[in-house]
Amino acid sequence: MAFELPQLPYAYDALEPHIDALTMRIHHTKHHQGYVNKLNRALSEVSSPPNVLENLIYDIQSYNTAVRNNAGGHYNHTFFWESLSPSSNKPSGALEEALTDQYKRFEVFVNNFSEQAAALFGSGWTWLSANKQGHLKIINLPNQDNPLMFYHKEPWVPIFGLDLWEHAYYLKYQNQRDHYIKAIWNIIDWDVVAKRYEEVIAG
Ligand code: MN3
Repeated sequence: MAFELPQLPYAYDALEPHIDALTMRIHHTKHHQGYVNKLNRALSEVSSPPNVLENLIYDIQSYNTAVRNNAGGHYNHTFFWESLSPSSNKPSGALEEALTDQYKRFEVFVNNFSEQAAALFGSGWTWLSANKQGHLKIINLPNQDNPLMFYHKEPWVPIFGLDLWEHAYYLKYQNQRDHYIKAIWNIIDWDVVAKRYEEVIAG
């Protein structure tokens, strides 16, 4: 068995002007493909590795750094592509209620998430996560780590993640990472995020 690069659910230029087509193409065909290739290589040295990516992420503590970085890279990018859409919308249902409960107004949540993303040092991701009780938490993690990797200690499940590696934005935004963080709010598929939230609270 080998992991494969998934197709994007939209064209490379679909997220223009917020994320440019060249960034999307390189990010998908070079960076994401690179994680997939290196993951397959790293797993070829592991006896009977799981063939479900999510199981690998949950049990990541059992594997070496090459598996951790590249399984994280494959999982996180697949998750990221699925979270974006050229026709953005607003949070709905139980997720909207939870956001209102914890942050009062959507704009307050956006500011909190953006501030935390701006504060991330080096390469990593900012995650919106939920637990079974329905609480939300914004978590910064370095490299290609993901809240699921720490689930056994702290049961937070990611429902949205923002890639803050320079390769995600540098061609268009250069040093202005804050502009990229601002642009992302125009292309989040909140239907996908709300569905993930409902799955977490359903257990
Ligand atoms: Mn990336």
